[in-house]
Amino acid sequence: MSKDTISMDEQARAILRGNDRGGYTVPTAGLYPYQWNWDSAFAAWGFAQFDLERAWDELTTLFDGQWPSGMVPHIQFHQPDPGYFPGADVWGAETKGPVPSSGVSQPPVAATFALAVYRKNPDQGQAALKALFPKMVKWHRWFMDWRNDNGAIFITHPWEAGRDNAPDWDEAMAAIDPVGVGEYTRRDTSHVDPAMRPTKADYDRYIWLVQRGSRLDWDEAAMAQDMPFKVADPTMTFILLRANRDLATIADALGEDRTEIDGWTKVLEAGTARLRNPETGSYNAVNLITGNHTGNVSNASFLCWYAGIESADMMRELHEAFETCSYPVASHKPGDETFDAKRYWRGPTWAIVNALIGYGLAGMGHHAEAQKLRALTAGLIAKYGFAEYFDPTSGDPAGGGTFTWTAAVWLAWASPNVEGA
Ligand code: 9WN
Repeated sequence: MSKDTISMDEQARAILRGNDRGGYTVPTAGLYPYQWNWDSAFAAWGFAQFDLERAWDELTTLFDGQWPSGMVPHIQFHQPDPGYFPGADVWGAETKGPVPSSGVSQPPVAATFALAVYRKNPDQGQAALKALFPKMVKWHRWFMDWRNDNGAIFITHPWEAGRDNAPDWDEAMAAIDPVGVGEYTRRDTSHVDPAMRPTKADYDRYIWLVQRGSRLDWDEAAMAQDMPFKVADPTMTFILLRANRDLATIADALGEDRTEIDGWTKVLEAGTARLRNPETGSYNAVNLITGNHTGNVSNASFLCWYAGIESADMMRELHEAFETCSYPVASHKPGDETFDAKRYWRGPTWAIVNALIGYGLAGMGHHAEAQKLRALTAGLIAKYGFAEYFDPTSGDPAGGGTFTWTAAVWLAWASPNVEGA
């Protein structure tokens, strides 16, 4: 164990402690001053490496914000903060759930990390897991009821996928005319170089979609009547499939019935085939309004193994990524005309997605590839710090710094001190 390694672990723990706001963790101070859904689940995974009680608190707080419909919002606005736009007032969902929140969800990694946290100490985690179980079931049922198109899980807003400006949404976004969106002031570009963030054209459409949801009082049935944006997403489909498998394992551990959950798993296993591009064999997003495969290979395309789906075509893509990219896996395939090495989800490498890909590869027995990706990601973080994301060609850190989920995946997966990752 080298001294440097110890100090990286210490830095990561200090980042989690520093971003702790009492029961929930912000992704990074300033740029993201609230509780984000999948960030919080990653934070729990990180905390579980040194403070199990704090890990359970994180997950409990996340589900305390669940709406009566079962939806767990992507942002919970615990404390007003003028440094972020759009805030609770723009979402107009203040009374929909127990905590002022956004009106869309995010990739459901929580059940998978709840299981990982539980496995650290089942006796200690039993009560917390038992309390969370019905809430997680209700959330997954909400996805199956409102985001399911024959087993392909779709998003209704780019923020729902957590890959905000990925080229996967370009066709669907271009079809939206953000008429009447009005004037607004972005806050993100005062924290981070605008070249690393989505464009104004993107933001106009993000806000237009929020205004529409607010007008319809975030009523899923009303919103489903005429959807302006509906894209089947590998992030959501693969992550929910994996989450259902883990939720069924949790049901077994608690002596609960898993029949309904197993039914969802079957539906999603069939649904993943719809994301497979018949020409290339890769997994792509599909615009459900036009029926078009986007043709894009994103980092979410590589989540097939995480979902328990084998793919020789994606393995070929992974080997190509190892050969052609200094710091894989790029969020959008380098060389593609829409690739942009620094702009958020249009090229940069995200340590959290690498962790999910690596976790999936190892689980499916692809140990050499899993270790390679883990070592590359560890080298990236060790050299360039706990950044939000990284330029996949140079490794340069981008976006926010002292980032919760990058620190969490260091502690739980990338650090050389993690055993059996
Ligand atoms: C909008 C917090 C979140 C992540 C998302 C990431 C980014 C928000 C934003 O930050 O999105 O939800 O304002 O840019 O894209 O995945 O959860 O880290």
